[in-house]
Formats: sequence, C-alpha cells, structure tokens
Amino acid sequence: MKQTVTPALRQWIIEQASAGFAPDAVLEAMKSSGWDEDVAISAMESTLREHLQSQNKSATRASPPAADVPRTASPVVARPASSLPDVALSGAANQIDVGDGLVEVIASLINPRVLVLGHFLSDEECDGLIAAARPRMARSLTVETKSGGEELNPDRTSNGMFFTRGQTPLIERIEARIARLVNWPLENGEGLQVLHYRPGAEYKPHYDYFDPKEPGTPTIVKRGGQRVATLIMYLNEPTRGGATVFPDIGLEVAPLRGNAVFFSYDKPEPSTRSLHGGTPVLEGEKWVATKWLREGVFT
Ligand code: PD2
Ligand code: ZN
Repeated sequence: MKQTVTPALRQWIIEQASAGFAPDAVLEAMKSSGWDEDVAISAMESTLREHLQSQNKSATRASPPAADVPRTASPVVARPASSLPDVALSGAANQIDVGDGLVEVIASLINPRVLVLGHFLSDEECDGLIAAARPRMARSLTVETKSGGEELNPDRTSNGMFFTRGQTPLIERIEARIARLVNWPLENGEGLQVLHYRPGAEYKPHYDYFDPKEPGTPTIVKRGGQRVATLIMYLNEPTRGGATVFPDIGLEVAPLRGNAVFFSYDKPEPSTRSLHGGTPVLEGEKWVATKWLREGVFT
C-alpha cells in the first residue's frame, strides 16, 4: 500500500530536527510506527531540504496543522545523539588524549557503539585496584529488579565489591580519566565495581540497563536514571577463557591487562544489541573493574 506523506508528518519531522533529535532516531521512530523505510528517508530528506531553503529566505508563515502522526512515532523515546557518553574519535586518530595520557583505539563499531581500548590503565593502576579490592571481595550480587534490592545471582559466579566514587586518590584519577574519555559527567557514574573470577566462574549474557518491565526498576532509577553505558577495564590476564562476548554481534574481547571495552545503549531495549557476558575462566583468574554510567547524577 502506498503511504502518503502528509503536511502533518512534515511538520513533525521539522519539530524533531529542531529539537535536536538525530536523524537515525527520527527514522527509527517513524519505522516503528509503520512507515516504510524508503518513504521515511525520502520524507525526511525532502522536508528538511525545503525547510532549510525556506529558513534561508527567512520566511515566516502561519503554523501548519498539528502533527497527525501515530502516537507510537513519538520521539520522546529517543534522545539527542549528543546525550550519550561517547569517545570523540577525531578523524583517523588512533590515540585519544585523556588528560593524563594517551589511550589507544584498537577497534570501534558504530552500531552498537563498542570501542576496544588499549593502555587505559597502567600496570601499577591495575595492581593498585586489585590490592584495594581484594580484602573486601564477597560473592557478587546483582541489583534485584523485582524489588530494587540486591540478590545472589546464579548467572554471575564471580566475587565482587563496589568502591564509592572518589574513594581513594587512585579511583579519583581513574574516574576523571573515564569522564574525559567518554565526555560524560563524573557525577553520572556509579562507584567503581571490581569483579574477581576463579576458574569456572562466568557472567552469563545480560544487559546492563534495568529492565523497565521489572517492578523494582522505578526505585533503582531514582538514583540517576537509567544506565546508558558501560566501561569494563581488565586488571589482569587469565591464562585461558574469560573473554567479554557480545553474542548479537559475534564480538569477543580478549581480557588483556590495562585494556578496556566501552559500549553504550540509548534505550533499555534488546534492540540496542548490547547483550554481553563474561565467558568462563578456564585457567588462571580474571579481575575486572566496571564503571556504569547513568543518564543523570548518581547519588
Ligand atoms: O567481566 C566481564 O567480562 C563482564 C562481562 C559482562 C563484566 C560485566 N558484564 C559487567 O560488569 O557488567
Ligand atoms: Zn555487564
């Protein structure tokens, strides 16, 4: 069936662009409300071109009729592209200045946004984090989304602990580096978590965002909103096993000391393809530090 691009739809497209929503987000909103992709792209292109031309002529006109697009096309689900943590890769740069050193870009993917980074932590920093965490390790809990409390999770057989934000000068330094790396306020970060896996321990594939369908989620997100990105830092090297895997995209990141993997998710949905897990450690042990970033200030 042929779809007709109405003036109301054109007006809606202009409003989304003016509000700063990324073209991809606007396109996704249209597709999810039933618009054919080709029709949607062509409507966006022609509408925005004409809008720019009319702006250049600085014409002022009466407002077109209210947008008559289906409710599900509402862009409130989308966020402007600039409102996610991200590493600014300028041109063909293979290294990023994080203020107190250079971090290597080993691999990067646009969708989902995933970056594998080298030399994020020095050997001394890795050892310092392990030494500070070791005496406080306990069997890992995950946030229990039914109630908002914490529970033992059989999918996660590592031991773990949380530092508070800025708990030691070393943590303060690493947190400042993370904030600079991904252009996201330090205050939006949860406290650093350290995990320790022995042989056989793993973290089965999961999403790091809080499932909106779970009853405990509203309580959890009162402290800073949803999680929107994760940085996993490798503090040592297991002899065999212990990779971080992204099953939806067939990516396996080797746990190499000092390296890190960053990924973001713009909505709490599997469509972000941010499913990831830690494969069982087969030999040796594995230590990681994880920083989760929230939408707003984490209190
Ligand atoms: O240790 C890992 O590789 C891993 C895998 C999946 C850590 C996390 N998730 C996490 O801390 O969220
Ligand atoms: Zn995770």
